[in-house]
Amino acid sequence: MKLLLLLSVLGVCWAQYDPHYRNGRTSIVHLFEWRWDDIALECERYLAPNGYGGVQVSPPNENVVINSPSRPWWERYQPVSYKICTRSGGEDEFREMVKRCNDVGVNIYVDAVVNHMSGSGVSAGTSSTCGSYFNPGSRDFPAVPYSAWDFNDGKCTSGSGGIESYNDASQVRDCQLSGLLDLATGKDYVRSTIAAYMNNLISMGVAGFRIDASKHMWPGDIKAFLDKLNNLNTQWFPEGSRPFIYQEVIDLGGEAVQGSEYFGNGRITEFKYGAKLGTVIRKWNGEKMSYLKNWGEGWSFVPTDRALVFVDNHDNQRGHGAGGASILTFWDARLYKMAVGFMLAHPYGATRVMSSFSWPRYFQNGQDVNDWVGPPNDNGVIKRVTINADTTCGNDWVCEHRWRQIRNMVIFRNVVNGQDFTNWWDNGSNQVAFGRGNKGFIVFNNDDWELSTNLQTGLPAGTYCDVISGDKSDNHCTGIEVHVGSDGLAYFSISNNAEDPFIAIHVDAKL
Ligand code: 5J7
Ligand code: CA
Repeated sequence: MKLLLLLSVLGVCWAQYDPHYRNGRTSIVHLFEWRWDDIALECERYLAPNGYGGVQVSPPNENVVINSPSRPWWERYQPVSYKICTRSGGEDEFREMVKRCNDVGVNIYVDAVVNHMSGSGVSAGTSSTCGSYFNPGSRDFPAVPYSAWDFNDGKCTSGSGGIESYNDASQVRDCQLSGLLDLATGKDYVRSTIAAYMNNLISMGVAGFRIDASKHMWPGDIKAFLDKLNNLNTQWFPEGSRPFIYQEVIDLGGEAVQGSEYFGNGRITEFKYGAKLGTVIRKWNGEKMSYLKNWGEGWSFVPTDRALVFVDNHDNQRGHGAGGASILTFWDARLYKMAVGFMLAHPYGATRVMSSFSWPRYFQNGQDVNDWVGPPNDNGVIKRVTINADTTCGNDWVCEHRWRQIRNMVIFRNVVNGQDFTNWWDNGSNQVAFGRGNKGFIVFNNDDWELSTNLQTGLPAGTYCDVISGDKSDNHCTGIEVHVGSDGLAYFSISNNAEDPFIAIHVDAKL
């Protein structure tokens, strides 16, 4: 009995739902399109010192080179082989990155594109990031190898061979997504080949995977290749640790496929989270921040231990895809910082912070005609992430994860980890506040008038530094100071014109 209890506790702790963070860390950052050598540097010089738990990296396997348009970001979602060989670097650089990040306690999660290979619209040849030959027309990918038997052409029942209706689950799983050749994940050979690719990455030390386009694979097929995965590398992780799994399922409701079908395999991406939070913080459709009192499952999101949450991702930050125009991004910096701050303060879900590159956004008829533009590059070679004297990034890398407000909220989440959601307050409109036990407290003013009130913080008496307007430095605050009395009450004043109309305090930033 005791042994069973112990085993089940260990099972919960070490299973595929657990990110395996080290040193009390609690968030992932997606370093979208970064080079492996830059990620290794970032782990050592910034992510570890500032408490980031892990990095989601762009797909590391060989992909098609698209020259028209010129090297779009989405070419990396068109695999040619499972060789570790992309614009981010080769296998040596990838291994070096995983080692250096692991050595400072930062996990690496790989974006696994295994639903499909490159598309039928691409011609045969060697226009690929490692020069491997492939022929989409004849379904030939000799560098894997895959051949015609390994694709779903015979299984798809739509007239065109593509997904024509999202109301038909079989079409969604067995037909082509945007003309991409659909792998026969029902076949053992395909499952074993996918698992071998993932096991190669596990042996190098990666901690888990984002499973791209999971909605387009049968949950049982995903389970079949996940069951073939090895435990994590014991050089860095406890014996028996299963790879962390989060499946990209875009389920905003109203389609044949539901996210809950995938719970047995791991977490899923909760796309309602960013879509709804954007609507609330933009105050669209009469939504108010006071409605966030029951944020999480109360908004019919998936259970907290099955959710991977984010304000925006690499796809929906471009104004199309799930969530559409409500999604907040770095382009709306003031509202974006509030949204990310709210996410990181709130206990719901496993949190992922987006780190983007900028692009020449240009709207025509409400659509960004440059939504395809790839990362900063010189003749196709991805530019390095340079670091300015003020710690921001150069070369068009936005580095939201280095913005003081976001970085300090990542630390806030680590400090309040495991504490209850407490002391909610709202004014019935867009001024809200809540605490996390006796460790941290946050106040937002998204109304068009000043906030000025005494609130119960739940914190020990003392002087705290607001980590949004500044930092604690030596034994003083570079921004606002908040004084908590012996009764836990503190006075807050936030102008609606403040640069950032929110204040956050926690016990590690107390004088
Ligand atoms: C899948 C969904 O289930 C969904 O709900 C959604 O909003 C998007 C997708 C989707 O996923 C992809 C995953 C990949 O690994 C590779 C891909 O190319 C896609 C993909 O194309 C894709 O859908 C695009 O965006 C949807 C909003 C449109 O309805 C689709 O038709 C498709 O749009 C196509 O995008 C354009 O029609 C085509 O002209 C264009 O060349 C092509 C460019 O590729 C992308 O935009 C890639 C998007 C992508 C989305 C992801 O969520 C992701 O994880 C990776 C890539
Ligand atoms: Ca499929």
